[in-house]
Amino acid sequence: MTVAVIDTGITAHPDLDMNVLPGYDFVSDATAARDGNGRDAHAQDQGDWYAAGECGQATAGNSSWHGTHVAGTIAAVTGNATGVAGIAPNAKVVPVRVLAKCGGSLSDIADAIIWSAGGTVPAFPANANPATAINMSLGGSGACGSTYQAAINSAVSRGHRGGGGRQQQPGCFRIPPGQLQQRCERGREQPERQPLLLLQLLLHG
Ligand SMILES: [Ca+2]
Ligand SMILES: [Ca+2]
Repeated sequence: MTVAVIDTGITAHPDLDMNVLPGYDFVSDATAARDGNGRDAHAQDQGDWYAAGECGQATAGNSSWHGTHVAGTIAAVTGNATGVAGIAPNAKVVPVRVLAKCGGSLSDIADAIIWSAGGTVPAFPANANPATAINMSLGGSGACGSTYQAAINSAVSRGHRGGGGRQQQPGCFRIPPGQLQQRCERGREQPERQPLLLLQLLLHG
C-alpha cells in the first residue's frame, strides 16, 4: 500500500526513512514555504513556525512537523525495537507538501490530490508512486467547493471500483480517527485485492 500524506512535508527520521518514497512540494508561495522557491520536487518540511502577530495569532507558535508525525503514525518501521510501530507497517509513504507557514492554499491542495492519485498536473512530472490511499489530516471551515470536489473526483476515479472493495463516496467527509487503523488493517489482510483508494479528508470547522 502506498499512502500519500498531504501535509507539511517530511523530515528525516531513522524510524521512518526506509518507508518514505519521493514526494513533492506543492507549496507555491515561496515565502511561506521557506525553501526559497515555489513548487519543487523536494517535500522537505521547512517548519511552519510563526512569530507573534503572524498567521492571525497573537502569540508565536512552534513548528508542528505534522507531516512527519502523520507519516510515522502510518508507516514507522515496525519490529525494530526502536521508536514506535506504524499502524500500516507494510505501507510506503509519499510525502506531499501543501502546508507551510500560516497553512496552505486551496489550489495547491487540489493539485496535490490529483498528483498523489496519479493524475496529471500540467507542467509537473507524474507521480511515480500513485497512492492507493491519501491521508489528509487537515481541517478547514466552510463548504466543499468545486475545486476540491473536482480534485477528489479525479482521485476517486483512479480508485478500485469492484471485486468487493469499497469505494468511498467522492466528496468532502469526515472519518473518525479510529477508523483509519481499521481500514489499513483491512488492506493488509487482503493483499489479493487491489487496494481501494481512500481519501481521508477532514474538512470541517
Ligand atoms: Ca519549494
Ligand atoms: Ca519502530
